[in-house]
Amino acid sequence: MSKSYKEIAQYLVNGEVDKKEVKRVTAEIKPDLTVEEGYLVQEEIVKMKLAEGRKIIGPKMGLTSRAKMTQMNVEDPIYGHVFDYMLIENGGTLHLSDVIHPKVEAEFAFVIGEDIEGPGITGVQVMAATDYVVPALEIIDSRYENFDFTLPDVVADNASTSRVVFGNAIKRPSEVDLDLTGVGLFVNGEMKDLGAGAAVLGHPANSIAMLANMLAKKGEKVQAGHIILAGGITGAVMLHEGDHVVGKFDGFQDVEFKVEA
Ligand code: OOG
Ligand code: MG
Repeated sequence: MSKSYKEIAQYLVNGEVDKKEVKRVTAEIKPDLTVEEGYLVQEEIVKMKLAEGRKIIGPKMGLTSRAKMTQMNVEDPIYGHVFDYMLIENGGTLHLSDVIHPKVEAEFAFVIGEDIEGPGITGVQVMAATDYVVPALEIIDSRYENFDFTLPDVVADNASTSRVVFGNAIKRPSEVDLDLTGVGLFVNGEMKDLGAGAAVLGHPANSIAMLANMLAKKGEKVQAGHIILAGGITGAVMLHEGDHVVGKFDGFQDVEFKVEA
């Protein structure tokens, strides 16, 4: 018998909570899962977390840069949700015992000041509705074996969302050209990848605009007070015990964390 969206959501949350990889949903459980159904599974995960008392920090965009699309072999941007229990303070520690097989990527986040309701939203409108931009390191941790998934699978799995480290340095959108801002991802002093904000759909604000337009199809909007990751600028880098990860964002203070057992 085929599983309900709620049962598939539970299967994925079990993977997260037990820190055990699971087979991708389209391998056996539901080979014909569509992207739309993937979002229905993700909505069930969101409901479960909210029922546990978790709070939403904001949605997040993923697969918004060529580097990420090529690395994951998936062509379309997606969104997921970041919750309060996923936050690690800048300079803090990621414990490997809390996750499965984490990777890190460097991103910009937007602190939204006013609701943004699509359709037809542009990056310029997003900048006007944004209070601050913040550099961030996102730790993704696909619940699937080897990060091996199709687009509907990764949507169902809340876009691999696991942990986030936000930088302390914030800027007003008018103070910075995010597209021209250079970003380097360093592990133990070695540069693993580099890029600039423009890698994300020409400008990271375009990613938030795309989110507003995607949400509009469901009668939802980008909400004031949410902090929204625009998607990895660099490719994602596998993490190991003892790693010291530093994100360098031109003109901002560094964002960093350590990886321990
Ligand atoms: C999906 C999550 C992608 C991003 O910034 O592109 C993402 C994955 O790569 O596992 O968060
Ligand atoms: Mg990301």
